[in-house]
Amino acid sequence: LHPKATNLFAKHTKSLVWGMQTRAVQGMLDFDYVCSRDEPSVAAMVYPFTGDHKQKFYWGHKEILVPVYKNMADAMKKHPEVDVLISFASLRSAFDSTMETMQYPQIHTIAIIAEGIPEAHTRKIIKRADEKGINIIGPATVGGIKPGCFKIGNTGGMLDNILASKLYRPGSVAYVSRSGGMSNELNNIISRTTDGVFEGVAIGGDRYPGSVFTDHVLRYQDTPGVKMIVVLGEIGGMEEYKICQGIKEGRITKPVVSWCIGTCATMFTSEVQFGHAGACANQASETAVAKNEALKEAGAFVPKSFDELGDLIKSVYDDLVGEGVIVPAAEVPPPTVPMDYSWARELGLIRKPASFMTSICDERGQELIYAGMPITEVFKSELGLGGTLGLLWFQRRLPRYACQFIEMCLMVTADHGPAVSGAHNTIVCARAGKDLISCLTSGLLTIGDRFGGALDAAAKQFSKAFDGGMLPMEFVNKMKKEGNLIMGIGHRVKSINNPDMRVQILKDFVKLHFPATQLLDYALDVEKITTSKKPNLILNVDGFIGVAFTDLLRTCGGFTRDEADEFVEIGALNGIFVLGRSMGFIGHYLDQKRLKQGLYRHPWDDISYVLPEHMSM
Ligand code: Q5B
Repeated sequence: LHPKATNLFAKHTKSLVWGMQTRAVQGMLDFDYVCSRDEPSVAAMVYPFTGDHKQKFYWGHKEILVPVYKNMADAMKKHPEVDVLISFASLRSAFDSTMETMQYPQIHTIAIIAEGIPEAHTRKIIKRADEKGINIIGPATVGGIKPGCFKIGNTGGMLDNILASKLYRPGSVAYVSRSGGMSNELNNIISRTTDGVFEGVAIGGDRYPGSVFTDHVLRYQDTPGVKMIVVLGEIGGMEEYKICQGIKEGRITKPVVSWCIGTCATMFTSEVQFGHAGACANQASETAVAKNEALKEAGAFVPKSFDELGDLIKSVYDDLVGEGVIVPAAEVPPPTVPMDYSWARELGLIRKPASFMTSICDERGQELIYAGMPITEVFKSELGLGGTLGLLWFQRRLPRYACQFIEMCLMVTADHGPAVSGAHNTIVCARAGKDLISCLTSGLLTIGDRFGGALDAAAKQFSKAFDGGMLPMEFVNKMKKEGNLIMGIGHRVKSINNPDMRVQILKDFVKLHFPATQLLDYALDVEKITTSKKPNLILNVDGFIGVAFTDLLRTCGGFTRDEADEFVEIGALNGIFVLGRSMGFIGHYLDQKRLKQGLYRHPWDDISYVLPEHMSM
């Protein structure tokens, strides 16, 4: 058997971290920084699931890059200074990766964080570690900490905890516990009752931990900086008796303050399994009560209860100070580590004006929210496409008839054949070999005043005339006089002789369901005048949706008049045509591709070339 190192961590210790645990690595680096280490303690990371690359971390205020290797062999070769491995491998891969690590003689300490490693595997790891002289901390542990020198992974918690427990510089008290959580409590107790922690290790809660209490207590005994030792044992196992033996035999001479947790087990009538796998007394001598008695009898300082542990630590420490064994060092404030932005924000310490504001959708929580309504509720309430549009465009849960009307608008505007400007452009674009989005947008960019984009302008023109008390005839004459077309009036192919059934369908619905249709009625009166002049000057599909939607916004009860006007002002109504017709444009694109149509070239005989006569100079 190889002898094992007794000094596991120093100010220059370099480690490899196995696993993509970026938060833990940042925590280690922040710890290093407040300890005033010259260099980060993490030399590199090993992660077999990506290629070699570099990860960005903070070193104080600066950003640094830490290499990540796919192969452990490469990491070891490139970083011969590394002698500690922190393994965040899962319980499935921890065995293989630990066995592999032990092939490299540069490694003297391995911390294994994973819980649930089969005991048979752990025992093989322990056997190999003993053969090779390697210290194992864990499995099933947070690790350990040596103030001023090194921190294993997440030990000690967040930086504010580390600062509060003064773990950035060494004290005189070393401890060993099983539990990682309780080691945090020990950091706290020891920092408040003494000059602080010299080193602390949580060996882990498994029945067969890679190192045991005595391994560490004996190391502490042989470490000059350690002046007293705290052992926090627990129910289950016989390890604490080895400490008793060490004290009795004079191998352990430094004061040991000890307490075994789990004394309440005696209050139960049956056997109790505590949280850790090894925390169960299989015989009387494994109970916490028996072990506390044995420790006391051996000469350890044992409180009456856990509550008194801190007081007892303090009294032993004070005696050592009184005897001059401990000379508390002067406090030196640690360097400041900038707080992470996200954490500072969570604590409410900082604020920053957002670059973006949004009020319709929130995807950050567990469930997507549309205008305050969780997506499950949207489906449960069967809001459909119309209701969803109501939430996202108008931030309202619209009445059923309004949702139906929106869906009808989308359906009637979905397509109007290949000859209309937008579809034509989509088709030409598709035949030029372009992709779906290019073809769709080429069609959409064609939408404007004359084609499909007259809804908002129609709503505004008719509203202005109607709200201003203008008679339909006055309105038509005024527009004519000013030389303006009435938006929403006129169609290339539809007329009173060839009525637009889309408009008829919408009209029937609106007349049946809308509470009021004042603007629509006004527009229909205008239509009577324009069609008397020319039969194609009908209230077209754009015009109909424009005025009927305005009636809806004004009278459905969900909007103030100002809100209704604002939606028209900002162009919501043209959005209906754009959305509806997108269905048709995509259809035309797919159709052209399916029909394998080649490049379109407009025939010459359909173009009138009207160039100026050749002019000689
Ligand atoms: N006159 C739509 O014009 C069209 C007049 C008017 C007063 C009017 C024209 C127009 C306003 C915009 C509008 C939406 C360009 C149309 C749509 C979707 C579609 C398309 C589809 C689909 C048609 C002839 C005579 C002239 C004009 C007068 C015309 N419009 N007077 N107010 N609005 N409308 N756009 O047939 O005296 O002879 O000089 O701009 O609402 O896009 O299916 O195709 O689903 O895809 O070319 O339904 O009406 O008529 O311009 O030759 O005019 O009527 O002043 O009078 P036309 P023009 P005069 S729906």
